[in-house]
Parts: sequence; C-alpha cells; structure tokens
Amino acid sequence: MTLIMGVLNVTPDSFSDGGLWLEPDAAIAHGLELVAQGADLVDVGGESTRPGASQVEPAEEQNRVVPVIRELAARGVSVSVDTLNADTARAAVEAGAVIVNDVSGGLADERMPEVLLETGAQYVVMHWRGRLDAADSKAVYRNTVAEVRSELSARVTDLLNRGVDPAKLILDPGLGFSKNAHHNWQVLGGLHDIETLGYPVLIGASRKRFLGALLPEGAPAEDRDAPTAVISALAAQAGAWAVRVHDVPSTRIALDVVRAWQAGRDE
Ligand code: PMM
Repeated sequence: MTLIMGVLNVTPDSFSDGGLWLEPDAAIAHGLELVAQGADLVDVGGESTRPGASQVEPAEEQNRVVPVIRELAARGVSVSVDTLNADTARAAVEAGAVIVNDVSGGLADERMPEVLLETGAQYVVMHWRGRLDAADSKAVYRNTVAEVRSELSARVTDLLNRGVDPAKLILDPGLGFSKNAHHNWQVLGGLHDIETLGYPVLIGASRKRFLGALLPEGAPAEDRDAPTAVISALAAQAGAWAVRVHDVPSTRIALDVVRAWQAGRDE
C-alpha cells in the first residue's frame, strides 16, 4: 500500500508552511502529530526550494534539522531528510534519518553518492533541471513524460556507475520543478511510464501551484489539501510507492478509500 510521507519544513520561508515549525520543540511536536495522523515517514527539510527562496548555509541547515531528526528517530519515527547538501545528508543519517530526499537527484552536490555508500541510506532521486527561477525558463519539453523519464534514467545510471545500490533508489518526477501546470498533469497522466524504470516512485503534489489553479482565485494554501488528497488516491491507484503531503489526515482517508475499493475488487 502506498506510504504517506508527511512534510516537516523547518524553514522560515516555505511557501505553504514557512515559519510554523522553526523552533525545534514545535517541529518535533508537529512531526509526532504527523505520525499520529497516519504518516509512515516524516520528511524534515531545512532549506526552502521555492523560487527566489534564499539559499541556506549548510551549517545553518544542519542546526535546523539535526536536533529534530535526532529526537524523532529516537522516538521510532522513520525520517527522511530533504536536502541538496552531502554534509547535511550525512549529519542527518548519523542523527537517525533513513532516507535522503535530494530534489536535485545528486546534481547539486557531487559528493552525495559517497554519503550513500558510507551510510547505506535510501535515496530519493528527483527530476531536476537546476534551481528554480521566477520565469520557469527550463520548463520546456517536446515530450514531457519521455524527457522526465530519460533524464531520471540518466541520473540512475550515473549513481549506479558510482557504486550506489539500486535497491536503495526511489524516483520522483518532481512536480512543479521546471514544470508548469500542463507538464505536471502530463507527468501524472504518464506515471506508469516513469514506473517502468523499475523503481519505487514518490509523488509530491501537495499544495502546489497547479492545484491552486483549480480553486477560486485567492484561495488559501490549505484549500489545496482536498485536490492533494484526490491526487494521493489516484497516485496510489497508479502504483505510487509514496506521496509527500503537508496535510496527513486528508491523504490518510483518501488512501483508506483506495484500500477499501481494492479490497472490494479483489474479493
Ligand atoms: N517538493 C518540495 C520539496 N521537496 N521532495 C520531493 N521528493 N518531491 C517533491 O515534489 C518536493 C520535495 C517543495 O514543496 P514544499 O516547499 O512544500 O516542501
């Protein structure tokens, strides 16, 4: 059954929850709340990836995430760390994280494979064409799904050449990263093609701008939780390994519906 990765951004500037969980105690409490609500994993990040967000020094990033990861892991939570930086990834795994979630798929820091080899952590390879700019200048495709698939495949080949264990890899098509709304829907519609690469697939649609386009203008970010939950259900139906979401309860019930539906079909 599809897993739920709950988002815990320990940042002042993430677009939908920036600043809410910057204090370690508040972040830890929210991480535990996500698990109580039904999250299987908690994804802890200390640097916002939104366009124009300031880049964080690795030392500051580690100050934000390591205490939170250490405490959550000590309490039995399966933690992933959302980072582009190999030093932060290493510190996070030493503190108990089991997955490194790298939105650059190893392109931002070429030392990432060493950390994976040293620590044996699982690794989320996301489709990435560089840091986001306001103009979305890299969001240009002739065949979106085929290009995302082949660029992910190239990342996998590079990682395997550097000795990374294929059993540790998870792929993510990177919704919203150098992709406009149209591209995002194409990727979702073509999810099966990404899955044919043979790796577990993670989907991060939660509260993203392309969902806002379905809602009345000016609707708050939380209003995107309903469309997010529907995507969680459809992604589960399409065989996704996990969905990365801010609001766990709405996705929990969506996935429970999928499970009940599938059980009814299989009877
Ligand atoms: N999206 C964001 C951050 N990290 N990680 C993965 N693997 N996939 C994503 O789609 C993804 C990610 C941006 O969203 P946020 O600012 O709400 O965390």
